[in-house]
Amino acid sequence: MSRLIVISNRVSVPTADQPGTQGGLAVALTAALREADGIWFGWSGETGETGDLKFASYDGVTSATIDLPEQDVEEYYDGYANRTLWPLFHYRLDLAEFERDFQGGYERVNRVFGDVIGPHILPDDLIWVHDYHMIPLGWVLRQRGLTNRLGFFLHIPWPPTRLMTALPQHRRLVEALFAYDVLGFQSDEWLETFHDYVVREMDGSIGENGQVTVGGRTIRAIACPIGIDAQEFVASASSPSAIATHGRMVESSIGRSLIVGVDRLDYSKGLEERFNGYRRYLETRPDAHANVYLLQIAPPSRATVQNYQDIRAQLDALSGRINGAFADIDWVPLRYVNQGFPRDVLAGVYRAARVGLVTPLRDGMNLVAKEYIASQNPEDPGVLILSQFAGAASQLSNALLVNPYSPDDIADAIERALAMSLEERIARWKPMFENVRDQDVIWWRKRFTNSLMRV
Ligand code: GDG
Repeated sequence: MSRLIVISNRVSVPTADQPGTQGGLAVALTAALREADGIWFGWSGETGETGDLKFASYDGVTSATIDLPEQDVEEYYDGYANRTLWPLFHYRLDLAEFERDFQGGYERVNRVFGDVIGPHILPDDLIWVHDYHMIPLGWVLRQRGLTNRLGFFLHIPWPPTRLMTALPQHRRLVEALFAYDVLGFQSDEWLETFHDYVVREMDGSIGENGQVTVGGRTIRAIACPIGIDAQEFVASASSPSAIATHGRMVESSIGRSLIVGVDRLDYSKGLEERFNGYRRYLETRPDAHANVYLLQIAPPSRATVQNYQDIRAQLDALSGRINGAFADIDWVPLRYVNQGFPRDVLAGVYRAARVGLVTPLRDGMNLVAKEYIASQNPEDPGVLILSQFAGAASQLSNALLVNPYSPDDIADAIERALAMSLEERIARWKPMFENVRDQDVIWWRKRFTNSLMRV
């Protein structure tokens, strides 16, 4: 059996003293690597001289990391990854910054990764590179003479061609993808927009079975939606800590229905629009006051980037205004919490919530939607309200799908969710649960690696 080598920007394996506040990638990959005898390479998250790889093992997962000099972090991570590609790929051309230094730093760090990881690769290893931070890495490894099977998975959306072409040297970036043998996207929609770019901008062609050909080189591009560790989530939803949390939530809500949102604090998650939708609900349904409350958990992320400081300040102000306008002496409509919680606590919160409110403006997939579904009590499940612009919407089509830009849509969906009969709740939840259970993280990993092994 070939070893599996995973390479991504960060290697944030959970540890005993750091109960998961990791992003979706970490949550998914830890489970995947534990199954295959893998090594996970990436940046340590520390600044310093690059130096040698540091190897560590925890809970069945081996990791190997390097530090990066401050300038690299600024240009590659804060810069090109988070200030150029992230906003652009999430349709936010207005927030994207195009700096030559960012691109230079990005390419430099990818070369460094190729240099330090290359010597640790065995001829038969399957190499699986993750996400927008590492697009050129496959090309770099090929330059170093590697002939291994190389796969790349994009966790975020692929933008429409006309947005993509606003990126200086966009073609150089996309050409690098052709060093891989297999490309994975979260949904058919992102795969189609990739096809569109290839046809329009590269004079390429799309063949049978996911084949994509440009200038004589043929690779495979597939839709391969990421899943969650569903079994673990189902188990953690009935763990002692989840049950205690559930009790705490029910007690503190005194008969009120809980609506929950859980997101990294990021402008792509549509938090401002969600708060405005909730405000619309409160404005237009005064008789519903004091029967509901919204708990929004939003651990801050990427706090060194100005746009993230801005969105945080806007949300602080908006949540204050909503509570100022609607709170009563014994009721607060919005509990807004900027901190992360252990996963089993989160599972208890999901289970106690009558409504899961997941309304990103754009999202590659969105794992929170799946975690909410996995955590429900089968006899009395809650209702998922989901953005039509999340990759998850195509798999979770029995959710109440909303346009996250429309406060009226969100307000209507909240009303409908709270009034929904038990029968309808079960009928909607069940097929979604089956999807989350069957197309879980192991299914995802196998689908991708099987495709890679066939190369
Ligand atoms: C990227 C793509 C794609 C959040 N708060 C806490 C906490 N979390 C966990 C959630 C979930 C994960 O973080 C977030 O995953 P998402 O998928 O929702 O979003 P991104 O971080 O933007 O992830 C996304 C994903 O990659 C995977 O491919 O789905 O589209 O943007 O698992 O539970 N976990 C804990 N406490 C918290 O307070 N323990």
